Amino acid sequence: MAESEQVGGIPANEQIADVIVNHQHDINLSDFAVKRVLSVNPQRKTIFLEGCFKDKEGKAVLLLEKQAFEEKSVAHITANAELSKLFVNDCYGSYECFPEAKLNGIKTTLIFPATDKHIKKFESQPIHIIEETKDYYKNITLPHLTQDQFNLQWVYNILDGSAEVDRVVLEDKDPNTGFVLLPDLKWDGKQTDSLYLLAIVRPHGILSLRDLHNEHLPLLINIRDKCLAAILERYGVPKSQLRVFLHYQPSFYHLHIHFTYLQFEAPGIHAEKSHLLSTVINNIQLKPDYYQEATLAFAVRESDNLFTSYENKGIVKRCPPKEENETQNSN
Ligand code: M7G
Repeated sequence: MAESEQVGGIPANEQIADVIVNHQHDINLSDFAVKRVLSVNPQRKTIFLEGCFKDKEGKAVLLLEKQAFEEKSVAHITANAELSKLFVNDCYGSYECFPEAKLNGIKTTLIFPATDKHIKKFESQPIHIIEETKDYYKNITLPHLTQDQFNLQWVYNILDGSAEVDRVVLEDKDPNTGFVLLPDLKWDGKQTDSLYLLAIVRPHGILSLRDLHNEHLPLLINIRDKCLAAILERYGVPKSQLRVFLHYQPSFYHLHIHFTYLQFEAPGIHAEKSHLLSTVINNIQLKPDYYQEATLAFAVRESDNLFTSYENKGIVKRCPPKEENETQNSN
């Protein structure tokens, strides 16, 4: 079912209103009951949980991420810390440190009510690469998108100024070449070491990279030039230290461009998912319909219905269940 349609018989707009009401007034994390761990990433120091709230209908997804140290507050750690010794060997000591001072909190994202598609997005899963030809796009990916995609209400709220208004860094109201630039949900908007901004285009109906052609060049160039200038002015980060890219496939099919600090290994920057804006512009300048003609590779999780659409056509095969794998390996 398309998430942009209805869930539980409630029109999408009303569901969103309900989410906002819940988020603003009602949410207390101590009422959150963990149902299962969706995934853990020790390197990123994240844990993603599925759960629910006491006395509330609906599933919830809770994303917890330990934050980077802030240089300015590091003195608080040493000032009143209790050290618990793990081991000492010669001049090398290993300890766990329990600082008394209140340090930076845990970055917490809550999706409530969460759909099954949200839960699948954060679940640890085998991933596959699909080489999407223009015919696969037309016959498999596009029909899938019209059936099953995330609700875009949060995008429309930003564009019409009804959400995250105080976070907007730059706005261009031109209906064809305009955009809104603001911090991504994943960024606290403060530490430039993890800078992550999004430029969301004003025109509706450009689903993704696949739709881009020469008529969109003024839009892409306008975003590139104005956003790079705004980021330099606001955060002091020059364009040579920014990674400016689009995702393919994105999670949300309303065109948007990611701006991250180059030295920050943001999620989704790998070769199978990200396309530098400079390359995209250049490809279209060389061949106006490049993205309609090209074979584009993308990564997809087995739990994603898009994977199933490709699997049903015999283009990709699911991994055997773990036990089978282990048996095969031990043979
Ligand atoms: P994407 O390329 O569609 O997919 O990026 P990805 O999630 O696989 O990267 C969408 C981007 O929008 C992501 O970087 C999200 O963190 C960000 N994002 C998602 N939501 C629901 C919001 C939101 O409500 N506000 C803001 N500011 N960013 C969001």
